[in-house]
Amino acid sequence: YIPKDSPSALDYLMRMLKRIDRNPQIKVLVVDDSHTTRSLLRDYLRRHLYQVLEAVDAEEALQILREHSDVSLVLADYGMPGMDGAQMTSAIRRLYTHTRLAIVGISVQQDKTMTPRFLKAGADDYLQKPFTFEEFTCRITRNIEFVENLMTLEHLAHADPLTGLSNRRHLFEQVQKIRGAYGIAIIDIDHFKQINDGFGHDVGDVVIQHLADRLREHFPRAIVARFGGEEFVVLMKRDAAHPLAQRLEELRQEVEREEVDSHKGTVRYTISIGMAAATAPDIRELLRLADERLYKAKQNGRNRVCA
Ligand code: GH3
Ligand code: MG
Ligand code: MG
Ligand code: MG
Repeated sequence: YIPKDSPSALDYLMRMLKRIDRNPQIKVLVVDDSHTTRSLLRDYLRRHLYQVLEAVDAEEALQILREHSDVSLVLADYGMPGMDGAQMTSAIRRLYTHTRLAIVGISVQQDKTMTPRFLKAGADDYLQKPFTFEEFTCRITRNIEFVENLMTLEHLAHADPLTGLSNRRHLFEQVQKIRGAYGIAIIDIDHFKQINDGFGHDVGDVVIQHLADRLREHFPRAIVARFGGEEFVVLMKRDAAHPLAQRLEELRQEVEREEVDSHKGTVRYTISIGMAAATAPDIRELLRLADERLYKAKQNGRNRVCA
């Protein structure tokens, strides 16, 4: 389907093709108590390659959002039994930011207060019925693109490009959210300059990626960040069954055993680790302590955990 008499029909088609290529399953949640409206929007959206979820009221909508973490857009009818569309919008916004999903309010009411009501509640846009499908398409496309752009920006701001791990900025952001007892470790590759000098900088990068992958495997539920060049930080809530010190020792041993393949031959490397744990979360103090112990691990001969 290409909107007729649209000056940018080709443009539109290109965008559709790009979308199929990238993600054929952008999820849209239609919330409307009217069966007729739901099926009309559903059929139209499906023709435009969206995956459509449906809810008859706010309660069901919130349930669906809990179950589907990747809904990009919510279409919110105003008049519904229970919460109205604007109240539902507020409820959704308490849980999901504009970076996570867009909300577009829809209503038949010829009421001038409807637009600000939706927008103040946290909607990104508003459509008044009756609308043409062309307007509908333009608005949902634009709002979905907006969410996607925000997600891209957020990803670029948080991720380290070489390893895909959190960067330093994201680590400190995440730290604010941690509550209760936790442990922190700084992991540094031993004599990394020799790897760079002996094998080249590109092989050094492969070694950094190798360690990043091991960290991801060993600490799937922890915050793992690349703190600097060949220095990483693991931040983990206390786990009595499998304490951080023991996990770090397992990591150290695995790295010592492994061989990394590169175009310049096999590389072996070791890591030194400084660790600190606390009940009162003062992250900077804890980092300082972990760093002190890393220094000690280096002085005591490297390839060891100092806790
Ligand atoms: P030590 O055992 O005392 O840690 O010795 P080291 O050689 O590892 O010392 P240091 O930590 O000072 O060296 C870090 C080196 O890492 C210096 C820098 O050139 C290199 N480096 C920093 N970032 C990158 C990167 O992204 N890629 C590569 N290949 N090298 C990097
Ligand atoms: Mg209704
Ligand atoms: Mg080093
Ligand atoms: Mg270092």
